[in-house]
Amino acid sequence: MRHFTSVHDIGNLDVALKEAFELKKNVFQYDAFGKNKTLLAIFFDSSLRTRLSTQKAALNLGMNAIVLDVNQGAWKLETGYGVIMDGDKPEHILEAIPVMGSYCDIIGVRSFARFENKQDDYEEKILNQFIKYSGKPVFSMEAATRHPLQSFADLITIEEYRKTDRPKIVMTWAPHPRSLPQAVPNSFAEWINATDYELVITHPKGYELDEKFTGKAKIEYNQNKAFEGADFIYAKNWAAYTDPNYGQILSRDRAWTVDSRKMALTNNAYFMHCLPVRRNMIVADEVIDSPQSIVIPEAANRVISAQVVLKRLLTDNY
Ligand code: AN0
Ligand code: CP
Repeated sequence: MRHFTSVHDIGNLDVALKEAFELKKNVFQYDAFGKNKTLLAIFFDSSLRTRLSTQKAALNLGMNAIVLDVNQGAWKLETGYGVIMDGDKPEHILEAIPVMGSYCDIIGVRSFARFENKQDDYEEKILNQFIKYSGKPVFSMEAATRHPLQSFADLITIEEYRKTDRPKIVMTWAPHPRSLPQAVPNSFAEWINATDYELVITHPKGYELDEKFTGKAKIEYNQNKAFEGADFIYAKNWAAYTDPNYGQILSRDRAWTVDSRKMALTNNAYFMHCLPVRRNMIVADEVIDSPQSIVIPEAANRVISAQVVLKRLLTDNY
């Protein structure tokens, strides 16, 4: 694996999952693997889980880890080509990226959709510049359109908790006061579609995602109907994808909040969310505090997904 930006880079999913469970038995079994190798984790956007789990994964492999918050202490970076740089940004990403590449062996990048230009977001302009100009293996720590380390951890978690061969997984939109990217839902759909599990996506009209990611999933606009018989409820907010509403909030309807009345429609489903989650907007306290909530083990699996990915990047590049 040269880079890791989507499910397409991971190869056979069963093999990757086996590797994850093998690693989970003893996370230190490859602690000499990353000796003298340095991870650089670059954040253009905030993070708790990705920041910590990715560093922990690197340390478990014996790597060194350095972290840069671009917006706190680094020079503000210009990303446009041909711009006359007479504004507030003293450095161009075209110099910054190869410089950063020269200080490390593997680069992780977090750069969310900006919602300024749909094409720039969906072409993954920032992530692809790192791939093009850093000279180093690059992995996504949530880019504009996908969050593959999250989805991989989500799938590991589903494997650990599923009680049937072909669980019904329901991804539901839920309300949020701010415009959030489509990366998490896009990526989750893409990974679940790579399995043979049943995927139903439910959201208010107008919140349709790019079909490139939702693929064969069933779209059900009636949330109650979608929840019937579900084995997993995966909640997430996202802003509108379709034109002319790209990046906008079309609904704040708290009737979509996942509460115990809705969970009662399911097959005693587990509740999942990538976190951070806004309680009583996305999910009612009674659900996230219930024994069916697996958000903490889901977050814990972020170390495992990151460690599989870092190990593969080290194996195939060095
Ligand atoms: C981000 C998002 O929705 O993409 C990160 C989730 C992992 N969430 C927020 O900004 C609240
Ligand atoms: N789930 C996730 O990626 O969380 P952070 O934004 O805190 O990294």
